Amino acid sequence: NILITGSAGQLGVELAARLREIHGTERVIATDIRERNRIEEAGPFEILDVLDREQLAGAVSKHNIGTIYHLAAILSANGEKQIGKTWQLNMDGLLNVLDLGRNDENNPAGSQNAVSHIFWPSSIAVFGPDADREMTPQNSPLNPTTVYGISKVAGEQWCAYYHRRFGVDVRSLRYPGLIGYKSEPGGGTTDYAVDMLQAAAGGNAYTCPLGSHTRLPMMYMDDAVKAALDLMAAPEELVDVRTSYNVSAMSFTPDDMAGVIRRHVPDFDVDYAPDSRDAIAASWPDSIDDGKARQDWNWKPDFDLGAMVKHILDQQALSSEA
Ligand code: VAH
Repeated sequence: NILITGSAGQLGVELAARLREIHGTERVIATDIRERNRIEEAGPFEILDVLDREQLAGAVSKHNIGTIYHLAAILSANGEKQIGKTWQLNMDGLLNVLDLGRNDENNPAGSQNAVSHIFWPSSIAVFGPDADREMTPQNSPLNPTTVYGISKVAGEQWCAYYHRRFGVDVRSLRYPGLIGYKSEPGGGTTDYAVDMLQAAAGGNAYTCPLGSHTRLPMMYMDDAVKAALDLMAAPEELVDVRTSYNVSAMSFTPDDMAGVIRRHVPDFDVDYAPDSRDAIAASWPDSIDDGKARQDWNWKPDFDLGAMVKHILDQQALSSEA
């Protein structure tokens, strides 16, 4: 069976729904530190604190878990307001989950209950101002400016260490900003793109917390879920990168997005009030080279900016008519 931590988060809600479509509702145990999010899709849900090793171990043995999608984390913008908690949750939470993949006495669930596969999302937040801004290579200097980014750099190294030393099959993706319409973003720097689309769909104006020309790598949620499932389904020998794979689908500025939205909502009004999130975004790349993921396990995104905006606004129109 499959366990998801952070299942009420922006990625978790959609990953849980997709995994349930594929494997059956009862085989996917959705967990989070708080009650469920917007989508009250039927299926097993439990409150779980990833800092509680015994609670984690209990869930793994009780539900016969073979695969864990470990998504619970504090994101970049929120993380800067609570640096100790962000480091503790992002780091200790990951280490607690990695130990559940070990075949020795350090596995709190017991070596006989070792999980066979773990997915853990990293982020373009691992890159800092000294990495190439355009087409940032898979192997770049990693000097992040946020606590979240520091926790992702350290987490990638821990994943590689647990794979190398203990044989834990943990796989990871450096996600760009993720954009969906079925779940709320969770305090990141790229949340503006979701909020701008929601404002447009509701016929409202939008004040953007990033500068109009701040370019960022982005991805539609359907592609983000596809990338995780494709990576997890790849034969082990093809997964050559055991820190985390660069992946991306598009790059755009808030001004680019507003322009595409106006194809559908002609009078959509945006103004700009850059805040601390713009400084974080400015430290990240403008675009990402994901050639290694394309080469190793045939990564390919389906949505570009135009297709994504059209798809989301069409869906929002459908749901508002409903
Ligand atoms: C954040 N949405 O903004 C996340 C992601 C690349 C951005 O890591 O923190």
